Amino acid sequence: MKHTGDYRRLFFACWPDQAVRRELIERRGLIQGLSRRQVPDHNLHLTLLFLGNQPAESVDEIQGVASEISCQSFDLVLDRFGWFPGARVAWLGGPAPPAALALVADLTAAMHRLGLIFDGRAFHPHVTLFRQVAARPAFPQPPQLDWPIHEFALIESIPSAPYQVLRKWCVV
Ligand code: 2AM
Repeated sequence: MKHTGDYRRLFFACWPDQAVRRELIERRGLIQGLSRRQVPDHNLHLTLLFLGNQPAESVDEIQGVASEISCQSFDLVLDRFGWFPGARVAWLGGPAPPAALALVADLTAAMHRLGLIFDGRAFHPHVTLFRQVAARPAFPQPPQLDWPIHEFALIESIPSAPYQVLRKWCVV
Protein backbone atom coordinates (compact mmCIF):
# COMPACT_ATOMS: atom_id res chain seq x y z
CA MET A 1 0.00 0.00 0.00
CA LYS A 2 1.29 3.49 -0.81
CA HIS A 3 2.50 5.42 2.23
CA THR A 4 0.79 8.82 2.46
CA GLY A 5 3.36 10.18 4.91
CA ASP A 6 0.80 10.54 7.72
CA TYR A 7 1.40 8.79 11.03
CA ARG A 8 -0.85 7.78 13.91
CA ARG A 9 0.47 7.20 17.43
CA LEU A 10 -1.09 3.95 18.59
CA PHE A 11 -1.11 1.48 21.44
CA PHE A 12 -3.11 -1.52 22.64
CA ALA A 13 -4.43 -1.20 26.17
CA CYS A 14 -6.82 -2.38 28.82
CA TRP A 15 -9.31 0.46 29.04
CA PRO A 16 -11.10 0.82 32.42
CA ASP A 17 -14.87 0.95 32.75
CA GLN A 18 -16.35 3.61 35.03
CA ALA A 19 -16.10 1.49 38.18
CA VAL A 20 -12.41 0.62 37.67
CA ARG A 21 -11.64 4.19 36.61
CA ARG A 22 -13.15 5.42 39.90
CA GLU A 23 -10.92 2.99 41.79
CA LEU A 24 -7.84 4.15 39.87
CA ILE A 25 -8.69 7.77 40.68
CA GLU A 26 -9.06 6.83 44.33
CA ARG A 27 -5.61 5.10 44.35
CA ARG A 28 -4.08 8.11 42.60
CA GLY A 29 -5.50 10.27 45.41
CA LEU A 30 -3.41 8.27 47.91
CA ILE A 31 -0.21 9.64 46.33
CA GLN A 32 -1.56 13.00 45.20
CA GLY A 33 0.80 15.91 44.67
CA LEU A 34 3.73 13.80 43.45
CA SER A 35 4.13 16.11 40.47
CA ARG A 36 2.13 18.65 38.52
CA ARG A 37 1.78 16.13 35.70
CA GLN A 38 -1.08 14.04 37.06
CA VAL A 39 -2.54 11.76 34.38
CA PRO A 40 -6.09 13.08 33.74
CA ASP A 41 -8.97 10.84 34.84
CA HIS A 42 -10.13 10.20 31.27
CA ASN A 43 -6.67 8.99 30.13
CA LEU A 44 -6.03 6.36 32.81
CA HIS A 45 -5.30 2.98 31.17
CA LEU A 46 -2.96 0.00 31.20
CA THR A 47 -0.79 -0.39 28.10
CA LEU A 48 -0.47 -3.89 26.65
CA LEU A 49 1.63 -3.01 23.62
CA PHE A 50 2.93 0.36 22.50
CA LEU A 51 3.17 0.69 18.71
CA GLY A 52 4.15 4.35 18.54
CA ASN A 53 3.93 6.20 15.25
CA GLN A 54 2.64 3.97 12.46
CA PRO A 55 1.66 4.80 8.88
CA ALA A 56 -1.95 6.00 8.86
CA GLU A 57 -2.93 3.51 6.19
CA SER A 58 -1.87 0.60 8.48
CA VAL A 59 -4.69 1.24 10.96
CA ASP A 60 -7.20 -0.94 9.07
CA GLU A 61 -4.74 -3.83 8.81
CA ILE A 62 -3.84 -3.49 12.49
CA GLN A 63 -7.53 -3.75 13.41
CA GLY A 64 -7.97 -6.66 11.02
CA VAL A 65 -5.24 -8.82 12.52
CA ALA A 66 -6.16 -7.82 16.09
CA SER A 67 -9.67 -9.17 15.36
CA GLU A 68 -8.20 -12.62 14.72
CA ILE A 69 -6.52 -12.86 18.12
CA SER A 70 -8.17 -15.23 20.57
CA CYS A 71 -7.45 -14.70 24.23
CA GLN A 72 -8.85 -15.84 27.55
CA SER A 73 -10.23 -13.27 29.97
CA PHE A 74 -8.05 -12.66 33.02
CA ASP A 75 -7.96 -10.71 36.25
CA LEU A 76 -5.43 -7.98 36.76
CA VAL A 77 -4.41 -7.46 40.36
CA LEU A 78 -3.00 -3.99 41.00
CA ASP A 79 -1.53 -4.02 44.48
CA ARG A 80 1.55 -1.77 44.55
CA PHE A 81 2.76 1.69 43.70
CA GLY A 82 6.06 2.04 41.88
CA TRP A 83 8.33 4.38 39.96
CA PHE A 84 10.33 3.90 36.76
CA PRO A 85 13.59 5.86 36.97
CA GLY A 86 14.05 6.21 33.19
CA ALA A 87 10.51 7.33 32.35
CA ARG A 88 10.16 9.08 35.75
CA VAL A 89 6.54 7.96 36.09
CA ALA A 90 4.76 6.84 39.24
CA TRP A 91 2.32 3.99 38.73
CA LEU A 92 -0.07 1.46 40.21
CA GLY A 93 0.81 -2.04 39.08
CA GLY A 94 0.98 -5.72 39.82
CA PRO A 95 2.00 -9.14 38.58
CA ALA A 96 1.50 -10.21 34.96
CA PRO A 97 -1.12 -12.99 34.65
CA PRO A 98 -0.16 -15.72 32.13
CA ALA A 99 -3.18 -14.87 29.92
CA ALA A 100 -2.07 -11.22 29.76
CA LEU A 101 1.45 -12.30 28.76
CA ALA A 102 -0.07 -14.56 26.08
CA LEU A 103 -2.21 -11.70 24.75
CA VAL A 104 0.80 -9.35 24.59
CA ALA A 105 2.87 -12.05 22.86
CA ASP A 106 0.08 -12.69 20.31
CA LEU A 107 -0.35 -8.96 19.64
CA THR A 108 3.41 -8.53 19.26
CA ALA A 109 3.69 -11.45 16.83
CA ALA A 110 0.69 -10.23 14.80
CA MET A 111 2.11 -6.70 14.52
CA HIS A 112 5.52 -8.06 13.50
CA ARG A 113 3.84 -10.18 10.82
CA LEU A 114 2.39 -6.94 9.43
CA GLY A 115 5.95 -5.65 9.21
CA LEU A 116 5.44 -2.91 11.79
CA ILE A 117 8.49 -1.65 13.64
CA PHE A 118 8.11 -0.65 17.28
CA ASP A 119 9.88 -0.67 20.64
CA GLY A 120 10.17 -4.11 22.21
CA ARG A 121 9.93 -3.00 25.83
CA ALA A 122 9.03 -5.81 28.27
CA PHE A 123 5.46 -5.88 29.58
CA HIS A 124 5.14 -4.72 33.20
CA PRO A 125 1.45 -4.24 34.01
CA HIS A 126 1.06 -0.71 35.32
CA VAL A 127 -1.24 2.29 35.16
CA THR A 128 0.74 5.52 35.07
CA LEU A 129 -0.67 8.01 37.57
CA PHE A 130 1.92 10.82 37.53
CA ARG A 131 4.60 11.87 35.06
CA GLN A 132 7.78 13.87 35.68
CA VAL A 133 8.34 12.45 39.15
CA ALA A 134 12.00 13.29 39.74
CA ALA A 135 12.94 10.81 42.49
CA ARG A 136 11.57 7.57 43.92
CA PRO A 137 8.81 8.53 46.38
CA ALA A 138 8.06 6.70 49.63
CA PHE A 139 4.80 4.99 48.68
CA PRO A 140 1.99 3.77 50.94
CA GLN A 141 0.58 0.29 50.44
CA PRO A 142 -2.59 0.67 48.32
CA PRO A 143 -5.70 -1.46 48.82
CA GLN A 144 -5.69 -4.20 46.18
CA LEU A 145 -7.60 -3.38 43.01
CA ASP A 146 -9.05 -6.35 41.13
CA TRP A 147 -9.68 -5.55 37.50
CA PRO A 148 -11.46 -8.25 35.45
CA ILE A 149 -10.36 -8.00 31.82
CA HIS A 150 -12.92 -9.04 29.22
CA GLU A 151 -11.71 -6.85 26.37
CA PHE A 152 -8.72 -5.00 25.01
CA ALA A 153 -8.61 -1.82 22.94
CA LEU A 154 -6.65 0.00 20.26
CA ILE A 155 -6.01 3.56 21.41
CA GLU A 156 -4.77 6.61 19.55
CA SER A 157 -2.73 9.29 21.25
CA ILE A 158 -3.38 12.71 19.72
CA PRO A 159 -1.39 15.71 21.02
CA SER A 160 -3.37 17.90 23.45
CA ALA A 161 -6.49 15.71 23.23
CA PRO A 162 -7.87 12.85 25.32
CA TYR A 163 -6.80 9.40 24.17
CA GLN A 164 -9.22 8.06 21.54
CA VAL A 165 -10.53 4.50 21.76
CA LEU A 166 -10.49 3.39 18.12
CA ARG A 167 -11.88 -0.09 18.71
CA LYS A 168 -12.40 -2.72 21.39
CA TRP A 169 -12.29 -6.51 21.12
CA CYS A 170 -13.85 -8.97 23.53
CA VAL A 171 -11.85 -11.83 24.99
CA VAL A 172 -13.60 -15.00 26.17
P1 2AM B 1 3.78 4.90 30.43
O1 2AM B 1 2.42 5.23 30.94
O2 2AM B 1 4.51 3.93 31.28
O3 2AM B 1 4.56 6.14 30.07
C1 2AM B 1 0.76 6.06 25.80
O4 2AM B 1 1.89 6.86 25.73
C2 2AM B 1 1.05 4.80 26.55
O5 2AM B 1 2.11 4.08 25.90
C3 2AM B 1 1.50 4.99 27.98
O6 2AM B 1 0.87 4.02 28.78
C4 2AM B 1 2.99 4.78 27.94
O7 2AM B 1 3.53 4.15 29.06
C5 2AM B 1 3.15 3.83 26.79
N1 2AM B 1 4.43 4.03 26.14
C6 2AM B 1 4.93 5.18 25.63
N2 2AM B 1 6.12 4.97 25.06
C7 2AM B 1 6.39 3.66 25.20
C8 2AM B 1 7.47 2.82 24.82
N3 2AM B 1 8.51 3.29 24.14
N4 2AM B 1 7.40 1.52 25.14
C9 2AM B 1 6.35 1.02 25.81
N5 2AM B 1 5.30 1.77 26.22
C10 2AM B 1 5.32 3.06 25.91
